Order: sequence, then structure tokens, then C-alpha cells
Amino acid sequence: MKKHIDICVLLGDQLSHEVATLQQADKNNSIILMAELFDEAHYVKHHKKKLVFILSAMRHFAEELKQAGWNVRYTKLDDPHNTHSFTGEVQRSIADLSAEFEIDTIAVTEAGEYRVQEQISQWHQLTGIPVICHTDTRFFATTDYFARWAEGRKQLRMEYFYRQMRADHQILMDGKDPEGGQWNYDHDNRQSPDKNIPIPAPFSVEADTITTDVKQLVEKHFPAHFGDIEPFYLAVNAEQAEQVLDHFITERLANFGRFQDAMLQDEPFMFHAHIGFYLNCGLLSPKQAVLRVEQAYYAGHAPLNAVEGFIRQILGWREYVRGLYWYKMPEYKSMNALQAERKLPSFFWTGKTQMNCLSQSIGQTKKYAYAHHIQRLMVIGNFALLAGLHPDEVNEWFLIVYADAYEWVELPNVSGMVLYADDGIMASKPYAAGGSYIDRMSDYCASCSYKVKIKTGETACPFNYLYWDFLARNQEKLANNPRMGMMYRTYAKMKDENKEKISHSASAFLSSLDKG
Ligand code: DLZ
Ligand code: SF4
Repeated sequence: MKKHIDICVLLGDQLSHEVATLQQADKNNSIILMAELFDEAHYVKHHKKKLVFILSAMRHFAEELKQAGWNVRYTKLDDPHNTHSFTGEVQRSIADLSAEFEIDTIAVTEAGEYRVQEQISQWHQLTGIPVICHTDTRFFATTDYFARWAEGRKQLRMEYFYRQMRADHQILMDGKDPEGGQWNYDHDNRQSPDKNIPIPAPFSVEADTITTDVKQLVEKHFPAHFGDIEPFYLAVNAEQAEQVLDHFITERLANFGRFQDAMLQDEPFMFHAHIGFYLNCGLLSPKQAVLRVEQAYYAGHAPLNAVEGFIRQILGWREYVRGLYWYKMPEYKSMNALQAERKLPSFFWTGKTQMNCLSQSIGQTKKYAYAHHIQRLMVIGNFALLAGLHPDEVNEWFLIVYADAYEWVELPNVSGMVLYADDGIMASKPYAAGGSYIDRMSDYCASCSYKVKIKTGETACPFNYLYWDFLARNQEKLANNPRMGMMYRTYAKMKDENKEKISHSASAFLSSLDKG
């Protein structure tokens, strides 16, 4: 009689012993399926460093599983039998294993991306074997929790979701009240950078043989993909990812809050945590990260504005965008409320532009597969919004270039927060700004070919005239937004001559973009 087994599929962003598939499985009767797939590497052409990171982390995790006594069936990228899709690998495993085993179920934890969940939903019909799809318990909130919160609300503002999450999970609470009496300390979190405060060196680790092999594999199979493999600085297993979190808590957290929006020339990492890579692929537990940072506050190691700011990112924003993604997909992906149609300028792939803030942010993205939040939002994102770049192009770029990006987190941030393509489902107004905000929060403007104080003409900072031109172009759509009223009144009071100069400068700049 054949032995009964379950096939347990682990996706490349489920690299955690806590993931429900493993928690619910019986080691003696389970075969864990992991596979390196062209489908996943190609559907957008991921940054080379991101590919090295994910494939190396997958290989390290498979080794850990084997050492812990799991039976792992791992398909490498260059295995000649590799079908290169999740569905193909499930079907091939069943064909291979059926001779020896009776396969009772296929178990998996819900996918992060809609595209992959669609594939999972076909497995039962394709194979005839029952599929158990577990809830992803690594998140604080289930998709149902978010749907219950969202149902019947006119607006889905993160702030209210976050308050409910704080209360429900009793994080940073003083009974029924928020710790310190306020929910949000962002007014303390917008200090200009201070060059006299040393920025700690980021985590980095010597590549072991697994990572070295994967680097060669990626170079061989994906030579045309964007980005640099070296320097490879990312943690590739849970132990190293824990070290990155420790390092953040001891060295950076105290300054994280006040310098959250600050940018300095040639300083890609600032006081940020750089743990999104690990939270999003499973190497680090978001629940642990929140608890550790909360403990740091109660132990007196960091001020409340820093701790609350960090916790809002993880317990608030991260959970909220994931909830929103599943609540609004698939329609969310095709939204383009401002009818933005421009193609992505070629400098998004090279960093070669005279605009220093963009050159810095994109150059660092190419080198590190990372840029911090405010570079993504206020520099690159703000430019994409003001220049009217098509949401599909911007979404694809953000998904490709950042090693922490998966569609569930990237799409709402880009279509909702950056581009206002979702017509205000997420943000109460477009996150648009002229050059002076970048100047206040960085030292980029001092080394730029453009002059941030000049408003129009060839030497003017393009953000300045693009900002007003964006408002003028989208007047019909945005003028009635109460949070935009003041800016539209200011625009209305401008002399016609100045409005013409703005329009002329913007047209000249945008047509030069189109010409490449
Ligand atoms: C992002 C990614 C890449 C580049 N490669 C793989 C892979 O080869 N195998 C795999 O299982 N997962 C990979 N991933 C992560 C998946 O894209 C991710 O698990 C899904 O998008 C989640 O829905
Ligand atoms: Fe960016 Fe304008 Fe400053 Fe140049 S002047 S760095 S383009 S904000």
C-alpha cells in the first residue's frame, strides 16, 4: 500500500518557519516543494540584486528545512526538468511522486500577489487533489479583518485603520489611550538633515558559497536585467536578518524619527531600518519587529516619536496597503484617475539626469536595489506624478527595482500614495510638491545643475514649474478637493504672464523628456 503524503508548496516570499503551511504540516508525511522559476523572475525583469537575494534566501531556507528534518523537493533554476511556473511544478511533482505515494492534499499559504493566487485557485481543478490554502498568519490583520473595517466607509484612511490596529493589538497603548496621549508624532519627524550626526555603517555580510553560486547563476541567465549585483550587502537567512534588526534598534532607531524625511548626498541608508527586504520575504517576523521596537521604547532606548513612527510603518501602513490591495484587486491595477499617459524617461534606467535629487535616488536604486521611503515618495514618485507618467510604467519600475517590492505592497503605494491613480481611495490629496520641500529635506540642491530658487526658465528647478503645471493640467479633477483649495487659490491669483511662463517651461521640459 502506498504511503499517504501531503505536498506543501512554499512560495519564495514565505521563507519562515512560522508560515502556516509549515505550522500545520506533519514532518513525517509532508514533502515541501520549493522552486526557482523563470515565471517569477521574468514577469517583470527584477533587479539583479533582488534575484540574487531571493534565490540565495530560498536556498538557505531549504537547507534549514532539511536540517530540521523536513523532506524538501527543491527545483533549481537550471534543472532541465524545471517547468518554470508554480502550477507546472505542482503538476510535475504530482506526476513524479504518484508512483510511490498517495497524495492526499496540496497545502499552501495564501499568496502575496493576486496573480499567483489565481494560479493556486486552479490547482484543485487541474490536479483533482484537494487544495488547502492557509491564511497568512505572519500579518497582524487578515484580509477579512480589513474588509470588515473598510465595509461601509466612505474613505479608507490609513490613520483610522492604524488606530484600530493599535487598540486591537494593544501596541504602544496606555489602557484605552495611545502612549503619550497622541496617536501620531509626525510633526517631530520632519527635521532637515544634520551632517554632524554620524550615520552608522549599514549591515553587510561576506557572501558564502550559496550566494556566490547564485550570483553567477543570475549573471548568466539575466544579463539584461537592471541593476548591480555588487556590492551584495543583504542578509540571506533569518539569523542575519535578526542582526540587521538588532543593529537598527541599537544604532539607528533613536534618530530614525526626527530624520525620517532627511536625505544627504551619497548617503543611501540614513537612519532607516532596511528591514523591508526581510519582512516581506519571511526572514524577519513583523510581529517580532514591532514588539522589539516597542520594548526599546519602554526600556528608554528611543524616543516615542521614533518608536511610534516605526510602528506606524509596520502595524499601520504595511498592514493597510496589504488589506487595501486584496480589497480592491483586480480593478485597482488598471486605475488611472489622472489619465497620465507619458512613458517612463530612459534616465529611470541609468540615473543619468541633470536633476541631482533624481540622479542620486535612481543611482542608489541601481546600486543597492534600495532607496529609502522619502526618496521613493518625494523625489522619484513626486517626479512621476508631476510629469504625468503612466501608472503601468511607474508600477512596473518600482516592482522591478526594489528588492523589498512585491505587488501587494508596491501597487497601492505607487498607484495610491504616489500617483493618485486610485482617485483618492488611499490619499486625501495628491502627494505633490515643488523643489523647496526637497531642498529643505536634503543637501541635493546645492550640487544640482538647476537652481531651486528659480521658478521658470531653463535654469529653474523643474519641480517648481512642473508642480504648478500639474495643478493647471488637473484643475477639473482636483480643484474641488478641499485640501487643494489653497493651492488653487494661489494659482488663480498668479499673473497671466507667470502662468504662461510656467506652462512654457513645463512644455519645453516635458517634450524634451519625450524626445529622450
Ligand atoms: C520574486 C520571486 C522571484 C524573483 N523568484 C522566485 C522564484 O524563483 N521562486 C519562488 O517561489 N518565488 C520567487 N519570487 C517570489 C514570488 O514572486 C512570490 O512568492 C509571489 O509573488 C507571492 O505571491
Ligand atoms: Fe532636485 Fe530641483 Fe533640487 Fe535639483 S534643484 S536637486 S532638481 S529639487
